[in-house]
Amino acid sequence: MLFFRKSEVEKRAEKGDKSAILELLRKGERKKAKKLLEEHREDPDLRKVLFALYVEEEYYMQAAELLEQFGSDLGTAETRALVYEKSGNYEKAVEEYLRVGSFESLYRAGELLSRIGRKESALEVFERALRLAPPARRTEVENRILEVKRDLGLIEEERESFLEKLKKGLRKTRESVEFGLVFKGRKVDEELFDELEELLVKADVGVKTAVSLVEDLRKAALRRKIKTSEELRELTKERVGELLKGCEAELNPPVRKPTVILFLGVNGSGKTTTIGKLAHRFKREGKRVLLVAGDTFRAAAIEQLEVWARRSGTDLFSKHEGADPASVVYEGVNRALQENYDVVLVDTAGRLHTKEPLINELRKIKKVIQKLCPEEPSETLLVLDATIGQNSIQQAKIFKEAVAITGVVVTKLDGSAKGGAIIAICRELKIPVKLVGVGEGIEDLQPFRVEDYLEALFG
Ligand SMILES: Nc1nc2c(ncn2[C@@H]2O[C@H](COP(=O)(O)OP(=O)(O)OP(=O)(O)O)[C@@H](O)[C@H]2O)c(=O)[nH]1
Ligand SMILES: [Mg+2]
Repeated sequence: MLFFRKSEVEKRAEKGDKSAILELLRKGERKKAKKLLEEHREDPDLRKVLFALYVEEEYYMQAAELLEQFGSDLGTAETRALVYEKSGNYEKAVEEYLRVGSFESLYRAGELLSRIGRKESALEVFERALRLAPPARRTEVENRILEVKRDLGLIEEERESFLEKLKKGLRKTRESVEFGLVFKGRKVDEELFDELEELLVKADVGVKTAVSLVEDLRKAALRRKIKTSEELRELTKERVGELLKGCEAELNPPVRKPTVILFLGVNGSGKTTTIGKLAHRFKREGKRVLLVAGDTFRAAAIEQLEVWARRSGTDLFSKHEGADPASVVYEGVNRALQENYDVVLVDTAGRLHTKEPLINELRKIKKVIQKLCPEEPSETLLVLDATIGQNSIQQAKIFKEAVAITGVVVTKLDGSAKGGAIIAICRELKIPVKLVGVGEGIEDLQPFRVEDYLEALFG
């Protein structure tokens, strides 16, 4: 009986009976129903069902074909946009996203326009998206706008030189530590040297360093018969420059694929932000970048990295909060190997109050990287917060115990009155400073250049 009824419906369906076809589908006879729907796609109701079926099964090419053939009354604009995007028809996808008009869809339209090289339109659409952007997404959109403007050559002239940015960054140090007081229109005498020493201490170069530096300056000034404070400034720059010799270095150039860069540092030092900025830089150089969320301690840490992946247009590998960091890193690096990524940036947690576990964890992370890529990580970068000045040296020593550090990143130079701490960091740790952070924006990361630093600090 049951068999009879079923084939009865089937028979009707095969004859093109709409309700029978739909009933087949409802009964779970997907394959048969789909075939019949395809045969009767001329029927507006049936092709709507067919379209929904394609989308559900992610047959985007077929869905797009239906759209091409029958115009745009199928699905919602949002679904049509998705179908066009997935099937690679970006022009049409943009049309539909614009029709939707929400923040997310405008943003998506901007990204697609940018991808197909229609930068002018992308700019216009991103600007519309910015007007609708929720506060948490504004920076991201603004960064997109900046990127497109740069691609269009619209802001070449406004772009600040590295030096200008660093100068702005070190303004706090310069303002609270007025080297101008000793270096401008003064006679070179004992009082002046005392004041200079005091200012150097205030800029957090460290008492020992300040004392020996000024002692050295006294002698050299005498020898060279230096009379004016302007000459003394040049001499100071020269001598501090010598102290910093060997402290400036570029990131090791990537030679293998993937290059793995491991980031360490205490909470809040700026690891995740630095990773985001660096990801952006590599991306602009045309590299494929994977961010790995090895900080699984807090869900927010993973989310933050995700935001930076989105901002920089790079990919993220992450697992759930509380996952074992070393296995996340292992799987992440493995994925990079399988999928031919150029660069892997690994975020880690930095809870200092659990020193022993931290050290063990970092060692383990390094070991799993080397299991997959014996010569990596090419860099192990320690991120230090300039606003805590010399206190960071203590932290650094703990991290040095765990793994060999190849370079230091000094962040927040823009907000610090302790810009002189770099001098102490270089001298005490004997590790080169490779990058400096001068703001929260995606562009606010620079290579460390001693010459620029001296110019920015002493004017
Ligand atoms: N002004 C300024 N702020 C910065 C800079 N780098 C990072 N920050 C800010 O410092 C705060 C902490 O940065 P994160 O990147 O989250 O630090 P983290 O080391 O990843 O911290 P945890 O994930 O908590 O371990 C954020 O509010 C950043 O925006 C910088 O160069 N300048
Ligand atoms: Mg972080």
